[in-house]
Amino acid sequence: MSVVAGFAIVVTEAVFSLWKKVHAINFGIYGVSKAGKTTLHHQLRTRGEVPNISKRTVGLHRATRKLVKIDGDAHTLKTADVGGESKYWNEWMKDLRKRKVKYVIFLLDNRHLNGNNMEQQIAWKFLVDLICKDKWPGGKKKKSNDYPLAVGLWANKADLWAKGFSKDPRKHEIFDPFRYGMSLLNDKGIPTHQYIISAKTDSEMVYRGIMTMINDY
Ligand SMILES: Nc1nc2c(ncn2[C@@H]2O[C@H](COP(=O)(O)OP(=O)(O)OP(=O)(O)O)[C@@H](O)[C@H]2O)c(=O)[nH]1
Ligand SMILES: [Mg+2]
Repeated sequence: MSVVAGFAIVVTEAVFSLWKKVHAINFGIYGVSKAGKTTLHHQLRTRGEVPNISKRTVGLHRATRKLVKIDGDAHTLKTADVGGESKYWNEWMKDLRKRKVKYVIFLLDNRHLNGNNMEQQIAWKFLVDLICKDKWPGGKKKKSNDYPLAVGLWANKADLWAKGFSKDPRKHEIFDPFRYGMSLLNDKGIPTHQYIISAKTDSEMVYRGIMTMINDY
């Protein structure tokens, strides 16, 4: 390789890595109240042990940039914290639509595993319907860039329920009630990414999950 060609490659790589840091990718993080969305936002901002969040998020917050770096790879994301109570689900729609979110993360926890709490399944159905429909509420037809590139189903609070689980996370029973919705998204051409995290205690898992979504989907 000539010196000129080598120099051109180095410059191109430097420009590309700068572009990845400057250009922000829109992520939408949704999920029911107390699933850990605000905790996940803290983790994306601060990287490390995050405080216990005791306040519920009200409405939709302004989207802010977060730099995610792992294994020499760096990307900038934009996310907006939003409340998880059902009165705020319409705000999820506004966020998804306005920012043309490219990657959705539906954050869940283990509350449904004892069998008598359905709120996460209801929220998941709401979100899957919203994403799969050809029209936005109000009737405007969606364009191709109104659909996300991928939807992550991230099971949070692994420190509480996933101890000792070392198999493929996709096979964990925590995802079972959500599989029908995943197949609807897949039929629509939208891949799904099942992943297990602890937003409060494990920053590396969080960062790795974000990179996987960006690089593999
Ligand atoms: N053990 C454990 N607790 C967590 C984890 N992530 C979040 N929590 C706790 O779960 C509770 C709810 O977390 P939030 O981040 O406030 O949940 P949210 O989804 O933002 O809730 P809303 O704002 O009401 O929508 C807090 O007490 C967190 O400390 C985790 O990975 N492990
Ligand atoms: Mg919150």
